[in-house]
Amino acid sequence: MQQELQQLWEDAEQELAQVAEPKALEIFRIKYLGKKGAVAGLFARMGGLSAEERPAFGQAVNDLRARLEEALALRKQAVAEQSESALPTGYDPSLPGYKPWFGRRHVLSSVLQEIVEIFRGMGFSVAEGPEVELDYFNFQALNFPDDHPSRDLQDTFYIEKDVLLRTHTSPVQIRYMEKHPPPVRIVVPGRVYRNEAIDASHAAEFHQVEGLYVDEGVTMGDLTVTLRHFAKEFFGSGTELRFRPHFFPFTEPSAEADMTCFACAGSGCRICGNTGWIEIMGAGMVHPNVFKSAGYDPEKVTGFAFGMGIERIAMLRHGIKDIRLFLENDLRFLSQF
Ligand code: 2U9
Repeated sequence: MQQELQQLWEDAEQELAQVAEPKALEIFRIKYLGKKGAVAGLFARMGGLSAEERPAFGQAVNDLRARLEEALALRKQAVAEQSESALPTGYDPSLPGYKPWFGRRHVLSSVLQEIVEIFRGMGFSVAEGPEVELDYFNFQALNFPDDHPSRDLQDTFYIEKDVLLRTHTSPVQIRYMEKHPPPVRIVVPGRVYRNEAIDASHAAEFHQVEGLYVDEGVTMGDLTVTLRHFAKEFFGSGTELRFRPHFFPFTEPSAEADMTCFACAGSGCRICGNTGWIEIMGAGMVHPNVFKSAGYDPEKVTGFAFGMGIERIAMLRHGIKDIRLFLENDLRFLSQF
């Protein structure tokens, strides 16, 4: 008899260890402790025992019931704790997940890349150089006279007497020509610095792409055909260019290039100030003095150069009204491009 009770306890204990949810706990309770359960069945057998056997048997079944009740209570607690930690309150597994956030190229980088790709298609390669420059490469070698107004503290950031933040990317072309014999066909993108009063169209740091093409027999005709091809590729095939005479120390002759207004196609509107034309870049034939500084013979080679501000081009392309937006890194602005 004792053995039977022991066996029942062991079976129950094993079964209870497998129970992991409230429903199964209730099934266990009914099976062992319910009105028609195993314990009730044992009590029912008391009537068939002798008067001497009865007290000991009754005591044993009572003990068994107490142990089962205690084990069941402990298991109930464990199951409750487990389900609480697995399902934190307020967790809804059916909600959609967070969308991963993707970065993107800065609008200036993509405009710059597009410009460079068009010139690459015409056989130009990319050259770069330092932003901290010597006065020699930034001014002297480019035929700026010693008293040129660009050299003023008001216009140039100086680090020391002859060391400055480059005001254009042109020093890179001098450095390049010093190292490479002609022919040269390069575009030079980069950041430049000018000591400007800042407003919606002036920043103290901005970006340029300049270009240089040097060989025997390069002409103004090569300049115009190259820049016209660029304008049509970048702004659309209907775009025309006109060249107005201008002055730069490093080119002679020099010109500024205007394109037909993309908003009114030349008839005149607010964007082009009723002229039908929008200024987009400067250009010219490289000055003989500049070739001499770089070690090229101006009797043997000629070349054209051009320069454009990337912010200005990006503002025209995207209708951006304030140059300061490019540096503020406000995602509400940047994520539109
Ligand atoms: C060498 C020789 C000539 C580069 C040139 C321009 C014309 C020009 C401006 C455009 C708008 C600067 O960003 S901006 O303010 N640039 O108009 N730049 S020709 O001429 C060179 C460069 C290097 C050795």
